[in-house]
Amino acid sequence: MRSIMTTVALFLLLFGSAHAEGIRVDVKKTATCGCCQAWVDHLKKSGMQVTTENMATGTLARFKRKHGVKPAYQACHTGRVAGYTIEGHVPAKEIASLLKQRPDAIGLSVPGMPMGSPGMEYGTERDAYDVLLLKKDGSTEVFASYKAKP
Ligand SMILES: [Cu+2]
Repeated sequence: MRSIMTTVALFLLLFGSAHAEGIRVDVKKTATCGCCQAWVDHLKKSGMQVTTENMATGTLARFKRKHGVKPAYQACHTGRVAGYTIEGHVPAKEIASLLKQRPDAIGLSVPGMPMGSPGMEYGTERDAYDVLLLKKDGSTEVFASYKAKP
């Protein structure tokens, strides 16, 4: 019985992450950014295909500006997926739902580097944080909210 349950759980796990298969994310980061790499690993674990390129800080800053990320919404790394910009520690699940919804927008951002966001793990603790939808008119909307965990 137990092995059947395990098989079912495994199947659900594989099937559940199937939507992330085929999603290709191109990530720009600096060479020494450990949390950027941890976020890349989080995306890969969800089934996404990730390419990375290391840039000098100034080049990365220009890349962010070029792809619509204002200073207030910047974090460490910047990803590009299907024409959208993904700034900072955005959960893979939110990238998948962005691609499902396909809003007319610049992309998603988790400004700063909230503790407990993917790639910023610190035990099981988590600060409350929002995933913002960056809109083309310069405004933002809350795309998803994550509650604090003690
Ligand atoms: Cu970071």
